[in-house]
Amino acid sequence: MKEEKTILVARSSMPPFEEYVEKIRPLWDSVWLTNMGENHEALSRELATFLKVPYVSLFTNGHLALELCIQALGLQGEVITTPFTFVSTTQAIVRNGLTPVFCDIDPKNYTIDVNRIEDLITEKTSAIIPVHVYGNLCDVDSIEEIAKKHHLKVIYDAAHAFGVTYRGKGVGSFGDASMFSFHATKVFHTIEGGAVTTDNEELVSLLYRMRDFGIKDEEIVDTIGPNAKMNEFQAVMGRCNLVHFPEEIEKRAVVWKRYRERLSGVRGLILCEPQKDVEQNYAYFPIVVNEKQFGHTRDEIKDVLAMHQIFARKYFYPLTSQMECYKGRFADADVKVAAWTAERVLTLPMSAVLEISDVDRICDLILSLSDGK
Ligand code: T4K
Repeated sequence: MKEEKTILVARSSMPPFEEYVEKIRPLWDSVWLTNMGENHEALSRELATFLKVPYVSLFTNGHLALELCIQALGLQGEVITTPFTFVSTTQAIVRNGLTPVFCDIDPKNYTIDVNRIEDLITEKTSAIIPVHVYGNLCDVDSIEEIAKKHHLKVIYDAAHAFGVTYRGKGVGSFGDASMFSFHATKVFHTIEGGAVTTDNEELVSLLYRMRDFGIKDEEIVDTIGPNAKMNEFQAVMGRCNLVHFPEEIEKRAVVWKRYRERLSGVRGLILCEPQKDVEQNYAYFPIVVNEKQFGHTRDEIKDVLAMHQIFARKYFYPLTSQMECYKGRFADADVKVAAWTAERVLTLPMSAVLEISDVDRICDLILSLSDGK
């Protein structure tokens, strides 16, 4: 039997090897490898321009960026968030000693259901941490209104949303701050890495120290923090990838369009629709399988693809509220839409290097299971 090509859910985009080598070569002379080096500083400036935000603070990964942002903003008590996310979002809240209060999601784009937030606010609530899941924009206007009315902070988990804009504004310009992940699997990466964007200069200065053990100068340590600095090799990877980002998006858009041509209108398959006024980044291609209409379950589709060496993933199942480490710890959440979606979602392979023939092979396999349009 002919061996089939393995296709994974994501695949890191690499800059041309020579471009990376040329940019890391000076490091052998300077021997300045980390601790806010030249490339670190250059990347944060370049990203601020690219993301259309006043300040970008870089971190060794997105998770620590979020954890430290929560700490720096001094959140206390309860934080309203969604359980339909990567476990990092909830872990960052809990590791700061806060209580996550789980809000349901919008069935159209899987971001926080803004109509359910106010019911969850108590006198202990200090913030909302919504997630621009798959790069889908949260209802930032309603969230801003609610936050203002109740004096709450807002930190967006924008791990998936690099490059997204809303009415021309960078996605990182909403709320008090936003966290981005630059992990190898993301549309833009620095191998591992992450950032916080904000317009709050005080927050920037606190984060600067916090990610470096709280060190202010050689003799003064005025805040508590871990080591969460981005090193020069990561920063150079980011500088190289940023140059190629427009091509990355163009290639992803082609893949995304092909998936939609092949899968939209299929009974029982729910796709994310493009959002009004949003320039998207084609980060993920989730499908939600209504098994009663489609005739097969999400797991059956996943298994059939896997038999052909195609490894789709259940991003995000289980809900973070259901994870072993949280069992019995927090109040039972009424998150019916999130629970229904998590049982049925499958994230299909998506990357800039996925060939159209591969997309067709994936779609052919899925459609071969369909009960018809
Ligand atoms: N908030 C949200 C909403 C997030 O999704 C994430 C991360 C975070 C916060 C935290 O940000 P970071 O601290 O990670 O910066 C992956 C990523 O590790 C994780 O960054 C990401 N979300 C999550 C959704 O996906 P895994 O455990 O599923 O990754 P893994 O190792 O199974 O890789 C998936 C596929 O990616 C592989 O099948 C092949 C490809 N891949 C992977 C690696 C590691 C590559 O092509 N190159 C690579 O180097 O978590």
